[in-house]
This record gives sequence, structure tokens and C-alpha cells, in this order.
Amino acid sequence: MKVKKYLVKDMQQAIAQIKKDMGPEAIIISQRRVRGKVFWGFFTRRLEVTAALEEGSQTSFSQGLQKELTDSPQELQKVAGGEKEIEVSEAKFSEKIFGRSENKANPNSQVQEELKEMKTLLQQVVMTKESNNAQQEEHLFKSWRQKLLNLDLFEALVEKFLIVIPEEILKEEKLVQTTIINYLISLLEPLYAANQPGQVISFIGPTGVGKTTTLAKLAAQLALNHQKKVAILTIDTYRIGAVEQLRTYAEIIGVPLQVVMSPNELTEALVKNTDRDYILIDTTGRPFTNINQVEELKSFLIEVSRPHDIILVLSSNMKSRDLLQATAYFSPCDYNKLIFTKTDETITLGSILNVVDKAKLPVTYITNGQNVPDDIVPMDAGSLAKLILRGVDL
Ligand SMILES: Nc1nc2c(ncn2[C@@H]2O[C@H](COP(=O)(O)OP(=O)(O)OP(=O)(O)O)[C@@H](O)[C@H]2O)c(=O)[nH]1
Ligand SMILES: [Mg+2]
Repeated sequence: MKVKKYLVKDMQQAIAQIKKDMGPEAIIISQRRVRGKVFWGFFTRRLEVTAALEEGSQTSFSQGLQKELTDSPQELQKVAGGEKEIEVSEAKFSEKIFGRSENKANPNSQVQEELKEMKTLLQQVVMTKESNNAQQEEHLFKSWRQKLLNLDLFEALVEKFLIVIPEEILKEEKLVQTTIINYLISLLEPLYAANQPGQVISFIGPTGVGKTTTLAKLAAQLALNHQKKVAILTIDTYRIGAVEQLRTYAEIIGVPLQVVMSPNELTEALVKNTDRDYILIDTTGRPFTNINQVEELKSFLIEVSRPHDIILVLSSNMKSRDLLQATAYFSPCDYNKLIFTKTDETITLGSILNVVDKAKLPVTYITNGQNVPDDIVPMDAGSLAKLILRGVDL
């Protein structure tokens, strides 16, 4: 018995290759979905089909008959369509066999030939049915792939999701959604395992993403809702008016604000505020192109010796490529958490996952509006997964 595996796009391609390679008497003994590597290192879904052929099973007679019966795709389609068509084809088959048997001298070998041909024909029926099922599956996978791509997820991530959907649930919309969400939760959960808040929390990130507003939202929640002792420091001396914005928030919330101009001043301010439960530090937004500025920012942040969260704040309406550029730019600062702002200003949130997949850091909050302190939502693996995939049933 000769056994061979084929890695193909779909069952139709498999059948064509198997026929060409092993002849019409080969049978398909198994098929399964696997990950195949294609261009640019992206994974895609492939079909692995295993075919077998009994040694010496090919005869010129069977090949000739096979050709007559199954070469036309319409003929195959008819045969695969249902019992009625199978009967018709079998009748046609018998007619051909018996038409020839009258002319044969040895009836025993003729019967064997007939049985062999019958087997081949049935194998073709099975192969065609497999082909139709595989086509339907392929169609459903394509539609799920498109839905996931519409969320602005990178293609490599989409393929990761598709590989976990079992074929048998493909038609069950809700089941597929649950499968994808559960899979995403399992990917995100480890990132949240050591998610203890620091006593000092610094907010860094590109210009205008919402660092100061987010800091004010958290300061207000900690001070007003949880009665914590909070102080705000800012090293945002760069932009005219920036300190005033924060001063207004600090006054409304009723927490002290101090401006620091150098790393030494920051150290002194931290010492002065040792009695505080939380110290929140605002920083100047940096356009993520100037290396000197990130080094300057780092020289401030390394002054903090207490448990320190450095949160990279990013806006969810930025393009994925720019978000990744920003994560690389700020990496010298050793940030350990992410916050995504402005989820109210975009309809797709796949970009968040594109970043999380690369940075391997938890998103601790998202913000969804300009209102201080209300428009901020804490995140865990479950809520983030649901948020990212919220448009998957569109
Ligand atoms: N729609 C919406 N707007 C937001 C959100 N968060 C912040 N903003 C707005 O974004 C604008 C910029 O916010 P800031 O907090 O000043 O941003 P920043 O990152 O501190 O800016 P720089 O200090 O200049 O780098 C303001 O108009 C905020 O009201 C949000 O979640 N949704
Ligand atoms: Mg600011």
C-alpha cells in the first residue's frame, strides 16, 4: 500500500493532485486542518489530505472506465448530489460493465474487474462529497476571516483565531464567537497574573493621547471614591498651559500638585510625599521620533524607587503601525502597563490586540470619553477580549 500526504488549499485541489499523482484508484483515508506557512511568515489554514493506493491496483481497463464516468465535473457533481443520482450512475456503470462482459472469455476475472470498478466509482463518490463539504467549510472560514480582518486585526492574529475554530461548529455563529473569545481570554490571562498597582504611577506616551485627562480620572477615583491620599507631580514643563490644565483638575479633586523641573527635584518631591498612598506623575507628550527626548524622560523615571507603574498611554484611534512605532520608541522607559484612550472615537479595536500581542503587557484601563472622572473602565482578560471582539458579529 502506497500512502502519501498532500498539503493543499482545499479538497478540490487535493483531488486533482491525487488523481494526477496516484491515479483514479487512490482513496482518501484522512483529512485535517493544519497551519501552513506562506508569504511574509504569516500562517494560513491548510488542508492535509492523506491518500492511499493499493500496490498494482491500477489497470488500463479501470482507468479507461474511470475516465468515461468521472472526467466531467458535472457528472461528479450529480453523483455526489444524492441517492437518486447515485442510482442513475450505478445503472450507467452496470450497463457499461455488462456491455463489456458479454465479450469476455473468463467470467471470474470479469466479475473481479467489475467489483474493482465498482469500488473505484464509490471512492469517487466519497471524494466528491468530501470536496463539497470542504468547499462549504472553506466558504465559512473565509467569511470568519473577513469578519476578523474587519476589526483591523493583523492577518497573523486572524489566522491564529481561525485555527482554533473546530470545523463542526462553523455554522453556529454564537459558538464560534464564544470559542474565539475564550481563546483570546486564555492568551490574555497570563498578562494579568501579576497585576498589582504601584504606589507611584507615571503616565507616558505620544502627544495628545489623553495622558493628563486619564491621570485626572484616576486621581479623582482614588481620592473621591476610595478615600486614598493622592498627590500629583508633573514634569510637564514643556508645553505652555499644560500645568494649568492639571492644576485645575488637582484643585477640583482636592489633591496637591507639584511641578518638577529636574530628576533631583523629582526625588525630593517623592520623599516629601512618602505619606501618600499614591503619587501620580504626568509627563510631557513626546512625538515618537526624537531619541533625546525619550532619554530625558527616562532620566526622570529612574529616580523612583517605590513600587512603580509606568503606564504607556496610547489612543485606540491611532493606526496599528504608528502604535507599534510608539511602543518601540518608549521602550527605554521600561513601561509595564498599557492604557488605551478614546475607544469612543473608533469603531474597531483590533489595533489594541495588535499592540498587546507584540508588547505582551496588560491593558489596565480603557477610557471612553472626555468626562472626568467617569469615562474610564478597568480591564481584565475577559472584559478586554469582549471589547476587542465586540464587532465580530457585525
Ligand atoms: N473622546 C475622547 N477624548 C479624550 C479621551 N481622553 C482624552 N480625551 C481628549 O483628548 C484631548 C487631549 O487630552 P490630554 O489629556 O490633554 O492629552 P495628553 O496626552 O495629556 O496631551 P499632551 O500632554 O499634550 O501630550 C483632550 O481634548 C481630552 O479631552 C477619551 O477617552 N475620549
Ligand atoms: Mg498632558
